[in-house]
Amino acid sequence: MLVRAWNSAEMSISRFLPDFAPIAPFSRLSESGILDSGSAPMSDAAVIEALRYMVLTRVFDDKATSMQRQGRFGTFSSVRGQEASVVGAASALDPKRDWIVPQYREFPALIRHGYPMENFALYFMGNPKGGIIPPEVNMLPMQISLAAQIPQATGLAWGLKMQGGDGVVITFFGDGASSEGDFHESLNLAGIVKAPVIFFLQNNGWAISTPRESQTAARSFAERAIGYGVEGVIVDGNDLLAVHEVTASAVAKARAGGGPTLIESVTYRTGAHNTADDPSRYIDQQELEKWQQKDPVTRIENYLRSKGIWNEELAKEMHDNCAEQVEVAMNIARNTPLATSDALFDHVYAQPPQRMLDQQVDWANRNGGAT
Ligand SMILES: Cc1ncc(C[n+]2csc(CCOP(=O)(O)OP(=O)(O)O)c2C)c(N)n1
Repeated sequence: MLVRAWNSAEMSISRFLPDFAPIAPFSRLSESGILDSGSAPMSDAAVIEALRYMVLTRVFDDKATSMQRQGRFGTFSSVRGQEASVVGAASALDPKRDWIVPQYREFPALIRHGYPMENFALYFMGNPKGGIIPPEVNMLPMQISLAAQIPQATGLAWGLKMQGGDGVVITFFGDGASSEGDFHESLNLAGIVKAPVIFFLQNNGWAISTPRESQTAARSFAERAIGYGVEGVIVDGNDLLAVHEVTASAVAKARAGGGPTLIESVTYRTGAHNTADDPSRYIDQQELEKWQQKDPVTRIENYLRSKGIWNEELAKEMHDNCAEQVEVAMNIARNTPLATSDALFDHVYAQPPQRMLDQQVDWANRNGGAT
């Protein structure tokens, strides 16, 4: 069975044996990219498309990091090491009817869903125009306040269900965010109302410098779902095919009225938490190297190579194409005028009250008419 159902026997074992054995995450590809004996859950074309988003992410991350070092980009969190986790989950969604309720480390999922890349860049350049989500794009704004997006995802999913549609909501968050009360309250409510929501927990080993072991004494994050009557799944987050498969299964279940799933995607943040962080001060080099050898991009490339449909020429072509796309988006963002202080008043109300309009005039007068 793809999505693992935790049964009552396991629950009772967990009550009496706190030192029970670790659970191997669900996976389809070996670390060298060889598929197990089952049939592939994605077509070759879908895998190549997903790989393109993974490469795009890597190119964007490198560009944004170097621009941040030059003072042309704000503090920003890269996806490095987690590309298969984010893209695998996103590839199971239908942008026309499904919603993403993001944290801040899901660049490729948002781009695939239709959020313009230049808006993403503008957001991290501190330009409020970046926060504008085109009306046809089914996503909520990025959330920096940890776990605050999780109850919103539950509410949105419950609302979609009440409206009688078949849309599904996925919300992303980290192992650190799962220690917030919002996570627990959301799972509880989603379980009760059978909201069509997928809680996609990226266990990347770290919450800035706090290791996963300091986050919970539980064997896994996924089995916390049991207490809320929700299904929990553990998947190898560096295996694109496996992440896609469990997420697609959770999406199908939610669409059919089966309610929420908590997916723990076990991966590793091989970059810094963000551009203000120096992980060399707390990450063990050997552990990092171990995870670098499980690189998700290399792994899926090796899979395609084993099928005879990938080579260096195609890889270069894809990289160059992505670099061009990133360059275009960054140029649009760079050439977008900076916001003036008057922007403080924009997008606060659909119909601004007189009190705020008065304040706006007062503000302009104090600034000699200039904003
Ligand atoms: C409510 C809240 N507390 C603290 C922070 C500061 N903070 C920002 S990111 C972060 C760690 C998050 O780790 P995790 O949830 O595992 O996600 P990751 O960044 O690893 O993807 C912390 C503590 C915050 N943004 N919001």
